[in-house]
Amino acid sequence: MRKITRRQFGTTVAAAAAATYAGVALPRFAFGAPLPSALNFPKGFLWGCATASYQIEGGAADDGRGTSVWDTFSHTPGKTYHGETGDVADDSYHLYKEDVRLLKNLGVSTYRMSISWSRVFPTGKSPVNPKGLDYYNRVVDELLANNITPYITLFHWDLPQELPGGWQNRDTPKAFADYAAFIGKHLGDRVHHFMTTNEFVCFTDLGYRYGQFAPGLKLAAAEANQVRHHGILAHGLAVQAIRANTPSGTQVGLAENATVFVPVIETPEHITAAQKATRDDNAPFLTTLMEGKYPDSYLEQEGANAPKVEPGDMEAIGSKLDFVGLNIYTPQYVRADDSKKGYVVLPYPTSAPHMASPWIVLGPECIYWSVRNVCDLWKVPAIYITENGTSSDDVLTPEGKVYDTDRVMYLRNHLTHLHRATEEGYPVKGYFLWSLLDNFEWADGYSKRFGIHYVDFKTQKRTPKLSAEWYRETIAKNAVE
Ligand code: PNW
Repeated sequence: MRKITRRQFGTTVAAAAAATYAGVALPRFAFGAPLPSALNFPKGFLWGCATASYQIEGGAADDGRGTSVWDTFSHTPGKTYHGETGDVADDSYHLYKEDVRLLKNLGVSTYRMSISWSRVFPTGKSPVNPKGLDYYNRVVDELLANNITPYITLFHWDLPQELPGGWQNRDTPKAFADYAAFIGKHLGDRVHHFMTTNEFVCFTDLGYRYGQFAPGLKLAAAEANQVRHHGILAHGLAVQAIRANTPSGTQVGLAENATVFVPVIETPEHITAAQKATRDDNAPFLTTLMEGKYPDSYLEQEGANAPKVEPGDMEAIGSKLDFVGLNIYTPQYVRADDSKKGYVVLPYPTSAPHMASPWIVLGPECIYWSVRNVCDLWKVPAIYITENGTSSDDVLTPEGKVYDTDRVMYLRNHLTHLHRATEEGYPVKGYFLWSLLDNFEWADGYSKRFGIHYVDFKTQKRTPKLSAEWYRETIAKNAVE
């Protein structure tokens, strides 16, 4: 049994007990709760910010960068909000030193960034574009010169357009492994943490089944399942490629938005229900990676549409990981029942509070349950929260301030519940806030701002929001207050 040493709500056991309901910690500022002491995070806990290449870099035509599927998609009428594109975005391609300064001012120890595959390999394969690699060398060196540890995502959706058939083609995972090997060889002397892919469901299902993201296809189930398979195969081959091309000790993982199931009541039956739902719902992705095989229930459910698997695929896909990264935004509630599955996923109440993006429904306990479900199911050695944050209808005042109190509320609540996971001994090593800057929010274009720095997209001026100030305090104290 895990030793529970929770002491969130004051110094006495009695006080702690008073601030829980059905074993669930209440928000620490709940009405009537005892005056809280600071929630201290473990010594050495890593604080960071996260971004992604296509969302911040711009410089789309600079120095030989090749086209990605997101260039094509965003330039196709009707695909993004007001037809907005990442052509310029935050112009971080030119302003990266300023962005590292922002990180430095926050006091973060880590930064999660992604590499644009088509900047380094314009067609997705050899020949390399040396100027593309140069850019990432410069960014990495600038981070290290400022004592900030880079965590690199190899693929955050900007697939080179020239790769024939994209993720439908079995050659694409192989091309990805070659690209991963190259990055490992050239950055692995200075970068020791890699994430292969970001959020399978977004670049497979949303791109190839539902058409909401690049490349905007609506394939039938069998083809779409094959795309999913190629996605996880790419991950597995890249894990092997990075390990083979970097010094030993290099840490490899991924960033995944596994659906987070929260038990409606914190009792053993509902907790088990949440675990079962986590395993089933993430069957085509995280579950298969963790178990090295597709769950029987998934294969049965997909029947003739199940993916075609070749010899060696599952060994690669099941490669042991050094850490699992979780991107956490919103919960799904679940309860135990008498059905064959043993649970039912509950519909979200129509009056549920949500943030500026309607899909971000507020339920901060999800961050605790994401860690607990994944660790209890698969005993992973280390967890990072690779994304957590929210959009907000930010307004820049004439005095140049942004009072994003709703973002601060969202972050404080999530970190309060993440703290519970650390107190209970789950191996949470670090937290990356999404995002450093307002940026290109995919199909929502620039209409949704996720940054803790406000960006004026006409002038590229960055302004710290209240949340940046709050995050700086949190990092300095290694505690949520
Ligand atoms: C993540 N949904 O994407 C991505 O990793 C980021 O690039 C993105 O900017 C961030 O979250 C905020 O959206 C998601 O609709 C996009 O459920 C959409 C969804 C989930 C995650």
